[in-house]
Parts: sequence; C-alpha cells; structure tokens
Amino acid sequence: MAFPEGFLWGGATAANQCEGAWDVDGRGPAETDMLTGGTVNTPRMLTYRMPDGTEGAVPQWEGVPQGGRLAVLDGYLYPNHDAIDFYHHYKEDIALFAEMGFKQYRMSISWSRIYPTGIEDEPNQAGLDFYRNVFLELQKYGIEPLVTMWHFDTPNYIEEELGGWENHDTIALFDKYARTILTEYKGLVKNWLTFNEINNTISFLGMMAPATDEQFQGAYQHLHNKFVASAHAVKMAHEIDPSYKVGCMICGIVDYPLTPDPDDVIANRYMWEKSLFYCGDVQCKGKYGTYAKRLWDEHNVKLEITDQDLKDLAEGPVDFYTFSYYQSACVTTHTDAETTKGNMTIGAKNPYLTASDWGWQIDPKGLRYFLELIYDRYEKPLMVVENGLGAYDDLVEGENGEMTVHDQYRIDYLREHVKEMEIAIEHGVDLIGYTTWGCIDLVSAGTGEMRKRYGFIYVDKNDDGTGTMARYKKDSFAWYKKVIASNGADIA
Ligand code: P53
Repeated sequence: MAFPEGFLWGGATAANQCEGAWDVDGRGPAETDMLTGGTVNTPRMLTYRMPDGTEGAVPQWEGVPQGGRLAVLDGYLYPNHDAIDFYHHYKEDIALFAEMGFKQYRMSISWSRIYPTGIEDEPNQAGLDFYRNVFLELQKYGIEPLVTMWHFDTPNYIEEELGGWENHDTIALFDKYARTILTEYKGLVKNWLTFNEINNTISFLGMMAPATDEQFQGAYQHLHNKFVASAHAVKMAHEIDPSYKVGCMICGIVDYPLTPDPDDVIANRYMWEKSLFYCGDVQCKGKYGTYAKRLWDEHNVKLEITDQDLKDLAEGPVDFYTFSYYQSACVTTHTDAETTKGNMTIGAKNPYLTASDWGWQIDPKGLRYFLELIYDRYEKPLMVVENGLGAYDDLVEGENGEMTVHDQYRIDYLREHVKEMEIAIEHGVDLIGYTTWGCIDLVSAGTGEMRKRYGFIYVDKNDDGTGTMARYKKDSFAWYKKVIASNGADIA
C-alpha cells in the first residue's frame, strides 16, 4: 500500500469563505467583505464610495477610482458576510469531519479577527477565543489543524490607508500578528502555512485585462514584502516552538506547451518560472531564482530590497511545500488558439481533456506530473492542500429519508486524483497529506457563488442569501470515509 502510515487525510476551508460573522465580536473588515457575488460569466464586483458620496462597483481585478474607499452598499449581496456561518456551526461541522475520519483539517485565521485594523497594540480577545475553541474542538477528535495565516484577507485598513503589501511597513504588522497566533496556540497547532496561493499576485496579473509596467512593479514589490514576512514567520515559529513546521502554499496550475513549436516550449518554461518557481524558489531555497532578473527586466521593475531582507529570506526557508491543484492549462504563442469557457480560466484549451462547468480542465495526471517535478526540485515534504470539483449539486431525498446529493461526478474526480498521488508516492515522492477543498460547501472565491459546490457536506444556503444553513451528507461523504479508513487502499 502506497500511502504511508500517518498520512494526513482531511479537508480544507478558508475563514472568509466559511465563517460568516463578518462584523461579529470585534472583527474588522477585509476586502472580501466588499465583494459581491458573480457567476461563471460575470465578475464579482468591489463596491465603493467616493468622498462626495457617489457610489459604484468595479470588477474585482480593477482598483476602485482614485480617492474612493471600499464600502458595503445597500442593494448588493455580499456572500462572505454570512457564508455558511461556520462561526456558529463549528461544533456540528467538526463532528461531521470527525465522522469521516479526518486526520487533518486545514483552516485559516482571519487576521482582522485578531487585529481588526492591523495596527492595534493588543489583540482582540474574542477573536483569539474563537480559534482556541475551534482547536480544542478538533483536539477532542484527534484532528490535527493545518492553519493558514493569510487566505486572501488582509485587514482593509492596511490595504486602504497604509498601502497594503506594496508597503514594506506591512511586514512588521504581519510579524506582530504571526507572533501573536504562534504564541497563543502553542501546543494546539503543529503545522502552519504562511500565505495562501501567494503566486496568484503575479500569475493572474494581466489575465483579465492588460497590465501596465507600473502594475508589475507593484505586484513584484508586494510579493517581495510577503516573502520577507513569510521568512520572518518561519523563523519566529521555530524560535517559539522548535516542533512547529511551516509551509508555503502555491496555486499549482500545471502548464503544458500547446504545440511542439520551440517558441511554445520556451513560453511554457517561462510561464512555470513566472507563475510557479518564482515564489516557490524564494520560499524553499531562501533566495531568488536565476531567472528573476529577466522577469523584472521584462517590465522595467526596480525592487526595493534591503540587505537585511536578503539575510531574512536566507534564514527563513519553509519546512514543507503545499499547493492547490484543480486543473492544467496550455501555453502557446499562437494567437488563434481556442480557450475553455468560464471566468478565471486560463490558457488554451487542451484537446485531450474535459473541463468542469466553470471551464477548469480536469487533469488527474497533471497532479502526478506536478508532484514529481516539484519534489525533485525542492526535496521537501509535499502536501496537496486543495483539490476538488466545483459542481452544481441537486439536493434530493435519499433512501433513508434524509436529504442528500448523488455526486458520483465528485467521487470520480477525487478518485482519479488519489490514484495519481499513489503513483507519485510509489515513485519516491514524499507526500504527507491531502486536504480536499471545501470539504463542506462554502462561498467560491472566484465567483462568490454557493452553487459552485465542492463539499462532502451540502449546506442549505443559496446564492440569493436564502436557506436554512442545514447540513446534509452527500454520497461522497461515505466514499471519503471509506478512503480514509482504508488509508487510500479502498477508493472504489
Ligand atoms: P473557486 C483561482 C484559480 C485557482 C485557485 O476556487 C483559486 C482561484 C481563486 O478563485 O483559488 C483557490 O472558489 C483558493 C480557494 C478557492 C479555491 O481555489 O473560485 O485557495 O480559496 O476557493 C477554488 O472555485
């Protein structure tokens, strides 16, 4: 049997997409609170107010007009405000995770629950208490938390008033937050991740609308500052508790050249460097890759990097590498290439693959390719911390009279990915865990929809905000329970 003893099977969520309670118990706002819902074809909008009182909305990837401030406006729905109300349902939800046999639960801490604006001297006790209670609940069932420190939710005050991650001073604010949680939860948590899908900042730039050199300058500076903050967190974690392990988290989109045209092969190589290696190399090796200067020069980027920063990066490489994996894409220099439909889709259409209803190309073998390539590059333990199929689910009455979803499509998707993980392990990859995305249905990050569902557990919450919030087990619930109980041997 390939899966090693102690393999960390489980599921993953993020605070902003599941907790709700956005303004409860002293939590401060984050950008995700000012995002409306979208669909497969329409973007999520950021709503704002100008100093003269004018109100408006812009697509998520566009900035608000100069002088405007993000605002919650009448007449819009903000799906993250209530999400699935994990804040008040965590005991029930964790009991369901335990019933499936989870060994690990990946979750994130909302920074603005701990420091509402980011600049307070003292943390918000109610926020600290909430996560302590969640960890204690997990402990009851022997479920190991895997805690992401940042999952798309910088306190809005830092973003809007202090220049966000482009400002070097934001590092110190993150340091304070990281020190607080690393100290507070010593003994309750062993494994941490710093920044979720840190590479999105550069890999998605220019995809929805052409980006200027100024935007590239901002994105690369943003990333540099996050790299330094991540290195600080790793170093701090090891000082606070030498048994702490800290990982990076990369959005793992596998790219292939669409044709054997050498220009496509080179373009694909450069895509890997920009989208995947750029961040992974700094976080795993503690220094920038050999190609970094070429990437900066392409957009006349001049980074502000201090000698101390370089020293800090060298002293804070991560202990393990984690990534999300949903899809692969094709890279080409040929402008007539076909693409798949859907928002947040990337690259050219691969004639050998099918796609989800959101245009994400399904490619289990791509997971094996990625695992083997990344393990060979870094030789650090790997975890797949997101994987799954976002799909439309029909809630029906099951044989036992309880509501359920017959989600064979989800079981098929997951099974094929588990098979490829098994092969990679047989080939020598040190894969130590697997947490499927949205193990309980939650708000989609990309579209804000509830109906793009990933869970083993259905949540009765609709895109118009209606629903009872009741939880129901889908067919995949029993399947995953069996997979975990057999440590991956029985995936039928
Ligand atoms: P949704 C884009 C591309 C790949 C992964 O995504 C992405 C995104 C951003 O949407 O995000 C990760 O909800 C992310 C999760 C997110 C999940 O993938 O758009 O870490 O927060 O929910 C799935 O279907």
